[in-house]
Amino acid sequence: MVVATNTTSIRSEKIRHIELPIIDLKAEKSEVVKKIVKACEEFGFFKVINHGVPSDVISRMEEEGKEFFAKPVCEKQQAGPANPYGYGSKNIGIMGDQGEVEYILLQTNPLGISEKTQRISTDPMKFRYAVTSYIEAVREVACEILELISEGLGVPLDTSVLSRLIRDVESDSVFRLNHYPPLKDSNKNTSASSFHHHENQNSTSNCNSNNRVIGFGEHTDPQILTLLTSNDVGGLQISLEDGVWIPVNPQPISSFCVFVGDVLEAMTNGRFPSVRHRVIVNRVEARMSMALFASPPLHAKISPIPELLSGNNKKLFRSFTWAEYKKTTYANRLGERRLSFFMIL
Ligand code: GA4
Repeated sequence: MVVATNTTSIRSEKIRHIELPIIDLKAEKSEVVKKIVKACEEFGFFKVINHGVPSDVISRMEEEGKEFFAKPVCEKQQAGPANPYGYGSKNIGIMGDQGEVEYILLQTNPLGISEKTQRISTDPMKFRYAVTSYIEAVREVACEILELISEGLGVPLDTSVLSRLIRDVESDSVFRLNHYPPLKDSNKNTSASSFHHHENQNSTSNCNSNNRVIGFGEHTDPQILTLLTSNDVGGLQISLEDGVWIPVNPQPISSFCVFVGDVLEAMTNGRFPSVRHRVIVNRVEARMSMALFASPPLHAKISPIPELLSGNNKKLFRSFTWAEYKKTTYANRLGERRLSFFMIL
């Protein structure tokens, strides 16, 4: 059966299995730098291991997520709607995008976290502790990667050119917990208390041409860098060319997937393309992922790193503030190539 909705178009798709780069952050530095640059140029994506985020920090956050998503829908809705922060289910953004996903979106500043926690957890202090320690540790990894990137790009005198944007107290970074209930739930009595507690009745409406159920539709992340970890249930795919999808397996467990975002594409003057990705729903098991979207402060001006504009390299995108870019992001559909609005013709 082929189902078309206004959120998906019919076109043929191919799945290609490729070994994606896995980078050991504790390996010899110059090798790590080379590998990261290569991965960012070729894929806009890689995985990191030996990242230094303590496993208990990850598992504590995972437990909080599981506990929340296992609650009855009406309780979860107390933490919503996501406008854009808070609990959301199926609706993504405000332009009509939908997916078979429920989520919590939080701003990472202390105010953003404490504002919502009261309605997310019966033990807000515990929840807040899990979130803040997770964000702090993962932000540190993001900074380390950005500093290695700066070195690899030939900006050795100012290796914090990227990382200082996200270390800034006013950084607009966002934390997201995603829960993709399995398809079999559509036939199950959802009143049973389980981690899979979700009403997945309408799942065929979010199908693509190959009748896969779309959890989160294809898009690039607007920010600088995204670090994502998941449980051992797959579904994430990246795309380097239209209609060809590369599955990303969730192993090694507790590794982080790193995605180049639109702002990094602009700052590298197109050298590191932001990577299109999506999530397909698993038929039997629930996927849960946790993502930190590392962003600049709203007022930060985004321009290519000057060192990357030498010689014949013409500036590809006009400069913009993150506030301006974020506004464009929310005014357009999920799958929009929003960076093209900023292209210098
Ligand atoms: C994609 C990346 C992040 O999850 C996110 C998403 C945001 C949202 O869910 O509120 C957006 C989406 C994301 C890009 C286009 C707009 C905004 C939903 C949407 C349709 C939090 C982000 O920053 O951009």
